[in-house]
Amino acid sequence: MAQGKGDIGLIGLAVMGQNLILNMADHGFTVVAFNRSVEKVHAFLANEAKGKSILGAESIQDLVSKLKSPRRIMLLVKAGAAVDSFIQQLVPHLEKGDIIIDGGNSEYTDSERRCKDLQVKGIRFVGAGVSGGEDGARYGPSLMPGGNKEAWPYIKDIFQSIAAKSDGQPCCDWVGNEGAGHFVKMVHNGIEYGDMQLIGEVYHLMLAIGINQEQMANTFEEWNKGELDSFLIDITKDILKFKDSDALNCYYYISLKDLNKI
Ligand code: NBP
Repeated sequence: MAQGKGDIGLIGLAVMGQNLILNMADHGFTVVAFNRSVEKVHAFLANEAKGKSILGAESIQDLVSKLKSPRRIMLLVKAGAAVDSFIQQLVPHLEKGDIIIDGGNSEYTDSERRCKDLQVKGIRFVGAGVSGGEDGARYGPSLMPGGNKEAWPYIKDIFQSIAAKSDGQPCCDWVGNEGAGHFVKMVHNGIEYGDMQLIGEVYHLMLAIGINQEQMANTFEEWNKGELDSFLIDITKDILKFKDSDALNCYYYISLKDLNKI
């Protein structure tokens, strides 16, 4: 179905990459998909991506050749060495003004370094925090792009189209230079982990003074109607309402699962 050149390339066909590609395609963009293990490209094209504006690439060179200029290439791979490896493989095939976006959970200091190194080569680097896990990637993540600001006019439309909306406004704007996007994502996660710690301590205190699971769930439900209204308070209520013979393990299991979505 996809014809012509791609608007953006995306490398990394795990949970985040696949869902972000489907989200971009739903918003009218043509995406070129690539993955280190190329069989995942074939499987994605034959299944989830079938009939959508999604092209596959067999190699880095193939990916680059299928993109409009300036080329926009987003990485959603394991943070660390995999990001440096793909940047190294991409650079010889890119031209001045092309854009590399790292959407993984990279250390902001790595993004600072990558932004500086690529600027010397004329490549625009963006380190973008992506939040919301699998569902967010598919239906609207919060996006925190930062890095080389010259890239922003070329990615703004895609990013703000696919982002979650709050009161009609996209949950995405340019956050600053170099590693700013990943710094903001780190602070964002820090706040969320602080929230989880507070919820854990409240649970512990309630348990210690003899409040039962149902009473706890009702309290969290009440809190969720006021100032504390949030995803974490809401799922805590759901977890506490869940009937299980081993409720403590159940709470722990679901918390870890949800932590991975942040
Ligand atoms: P993963 O973090 O599990 O990474 C899987 C991808 O990385 C695959 O494409 C894999 O290729 C590739 N990869 C690995 Br692993 N090692 C590689 C290497 N040495 N060289 C090249 N490619 C390599 O995927 P994810 O859970 O979709 O997350 C992607 C990024 O988004 C991560 O940085 C993650 O921290 C971040 N994030 C995740 C979530 C979430 O809810 N999962 C939320 C927000 C942010 P292969 O298929 O060939 O093995």
